[in-house]
Amino acid sequence: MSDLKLSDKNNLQLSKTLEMGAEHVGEDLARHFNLTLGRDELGDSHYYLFNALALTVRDRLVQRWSLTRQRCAENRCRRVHYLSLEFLMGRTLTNSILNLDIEDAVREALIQYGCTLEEVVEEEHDAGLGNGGLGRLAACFLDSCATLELPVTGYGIRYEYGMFHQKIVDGRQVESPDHWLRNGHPWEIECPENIKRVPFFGHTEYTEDKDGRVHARWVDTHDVLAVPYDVPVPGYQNDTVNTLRLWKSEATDEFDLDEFNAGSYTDAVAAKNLAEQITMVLYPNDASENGKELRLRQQYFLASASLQDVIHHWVRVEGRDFSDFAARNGFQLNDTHPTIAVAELMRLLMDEYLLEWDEAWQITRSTMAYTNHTLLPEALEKWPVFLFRNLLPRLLEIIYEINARFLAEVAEHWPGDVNRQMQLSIIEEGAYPQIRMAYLAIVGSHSVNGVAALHTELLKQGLFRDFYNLWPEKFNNKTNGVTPRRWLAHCNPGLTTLIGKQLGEDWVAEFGDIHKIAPLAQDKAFRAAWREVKKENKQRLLELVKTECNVDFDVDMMFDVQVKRIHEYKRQLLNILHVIHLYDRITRGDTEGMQPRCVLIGGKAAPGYAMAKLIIKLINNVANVVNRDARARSWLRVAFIPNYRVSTMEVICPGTDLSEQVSTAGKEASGTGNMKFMMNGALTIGTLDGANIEIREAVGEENFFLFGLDEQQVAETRNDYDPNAIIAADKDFARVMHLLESQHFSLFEDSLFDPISQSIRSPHDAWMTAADFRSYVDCQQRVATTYQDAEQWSKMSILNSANSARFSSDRTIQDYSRDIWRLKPNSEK
Ligand code: 26Q
Repeated sequence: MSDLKLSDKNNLQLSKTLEMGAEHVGEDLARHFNLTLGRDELGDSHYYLFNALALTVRDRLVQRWSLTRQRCAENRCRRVHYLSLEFLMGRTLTNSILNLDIEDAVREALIQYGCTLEEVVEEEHDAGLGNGGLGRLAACFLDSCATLELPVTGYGIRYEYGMFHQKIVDGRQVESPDHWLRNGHPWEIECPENIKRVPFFGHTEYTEDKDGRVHARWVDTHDVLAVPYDVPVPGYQNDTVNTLRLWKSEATDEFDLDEFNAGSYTDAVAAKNLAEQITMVLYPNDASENGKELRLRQQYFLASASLQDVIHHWVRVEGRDFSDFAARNGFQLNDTHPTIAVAELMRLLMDEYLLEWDEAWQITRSTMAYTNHTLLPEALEKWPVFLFRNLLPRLLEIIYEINARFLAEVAEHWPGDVNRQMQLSIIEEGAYPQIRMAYLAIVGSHSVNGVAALHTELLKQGLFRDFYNLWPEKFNNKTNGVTPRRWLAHCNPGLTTLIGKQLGEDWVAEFGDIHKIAPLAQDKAFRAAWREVKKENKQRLLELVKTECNVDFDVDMMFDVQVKRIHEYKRQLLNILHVIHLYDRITRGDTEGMQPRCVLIGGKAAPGYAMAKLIIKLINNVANVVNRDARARSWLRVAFIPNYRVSTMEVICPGTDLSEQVSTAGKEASGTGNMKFMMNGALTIGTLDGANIEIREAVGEENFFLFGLDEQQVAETRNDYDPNAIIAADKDFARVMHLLESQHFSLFEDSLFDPISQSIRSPHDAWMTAADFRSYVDCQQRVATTYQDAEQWSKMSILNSANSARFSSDRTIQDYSRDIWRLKPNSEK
């Protein structure tokens, strides 16, 4: 740890560096417990102890935070602002302790309270400010940016309610609100001095200045306050602490004049609720939520507050000269969700800072960059024009102007091709005109990236083909990654220690070194030690499954796991069909060559997604039948883990033998769970989809269980797809369908699963589950046979971890930084 330095002017920092030893940590812990929180006994829970420890740790982060800010200000460095509607941070305590390297001191300090770090950690509620992959990716990226000392700030929303809590009642998902802030969030610091005003409604007025220039003014707006809450983001053992700035909406203290004049004082006060609603709840990833006005308010609220924040900072430091702005700032759009930022930046530069269109457009285009996360055309965001006309009238004008100028470019590139103009227009015309946000993002950015090699290729050849023809240089791939700090060092201490014994302590910082354990796959003693660690991790997972699902797993069986959002394209259904097939074999006495396994499935279904919810019900009903059948006990156990989230994945991925990545080829943009499992030594059974392809390439095809149609075959087969013929020709499959359709899993719930069997049998089944059944079942048998050779399995397991360096988000961020952001580490001048 280098010495902390103080700068001289206007510096109100503590002159003393907080010590990291057990004695000082212990003193601070006691001080926060007794004085800050006013407690003198432990009580029933460790809640106050958790908070006191969080504050003790936070103090040490805050000190480095301030130094990081100073260093960046002195360097006048180029910065990037990562705009995302989601940051799925999970818990912060252990991650901070790991990154500050104070675990031993903390453990020792806790002794006086008679409890362990593990107990205290459990008091922290996950920060569930995201749906799944996209939100967790943003969190992993922040970790990597801080670790690589890159000046990147996350901008997001401080939702009062995060991702809903899932309970399973009678086999069905029941949602309840996740009021994660109820007991406060010890990591955040409110910054009222940086409040912004975000306008809504109103209309545009035009005025001419004395030089005859016309200026637009957005007037009669109803403003909402954006209050920033900053969360520290520490790098791994490097003194850098970056910022995640989350905005909360609040009403202004001005009363609505109309209401007030009408004499309705109480109505005017009550109307304040509307403003505070904006940041109330995270939207689930749900087609039925598309087009909701409140969601658009959230998007604009985030975009406007964040851009104002960056611009105000610029003007404070550099004045109103924007000529260098684009060279020193970048914005990364996490999917189309914050894309209204393209139009908002134009508005701020033109209306507030009086730049001409061309100069503002030049700045906008060279600062914005867009990441796409989906190939499903139905998932591309569109907003009805009428919503904009009412809520964001000035932004609609700007979008129309962007579109007009863009279509002129299209006309030049494809002269006379009116059809092309219609296809590429940012405005989808018709009775119900809509704004295509992905098109606005592409037109308004200098970079468009997909999140895995296949995904980017499919964007270029499919969804965005014409844009690719127009601007091939904009398109690039950035394969996703996950942070090896949380997803290996923190969640798998056993493996971390084992690897550390071979490579030395530094391997976590130099994660690329993990490939050096590859030769140890040939070392019998190392394999035995590797298995021992896996067994301990399985024991920990088994205990979780017992508490959460009341199902008994057995460490000596294979742990076969699929955890992710429940969606048809991810094909949890294929997994459960295989479970039914195994059950059928067991009841027929056909267990030759079978490998005993425990199948674990988990994930949330969007509340309005009926089919996904029915799949959860089917999994639970199958689990019930299987787990109650004495014949199956030694062969098969099935559990559905409720309320799957970041902190449960931290227990699940280290204890997994087999990782299920079975999406229909061409549908999963990347996947990131696949990478977490791989790092922790699980083997993958998967299709040629998303990052699976690159995982297989990295680990070698002999160490990956591949099955199913590839993307091209899926496309070709679709035209004459006949699932009923496939089922009829396959005895095993026919028996599985018979069990499903004869109500074997819905005895007192007749016909419950008809929509599922119908979808499997439909020639229009977009996910083509039947097409891959046979190949999947055969592949699972190869998995079983391989697992029975423990030495062989261990070799393959070691090679999976050894080859996972490519899937560290450090590599991903280095790619973004080099190709899109062009950033230098904060430590370099
Ligand atoms: C849309 C409309 C209204 C409300 C919410 C939404 C919404 C919210 C979240 C739409 C999509 C999301 C999240 C998508 C997501 O998580 N995509 C995943 O991103 C990962 C990171 O790139 C990829 O690895 C996954 O393949 C991709 O599915």
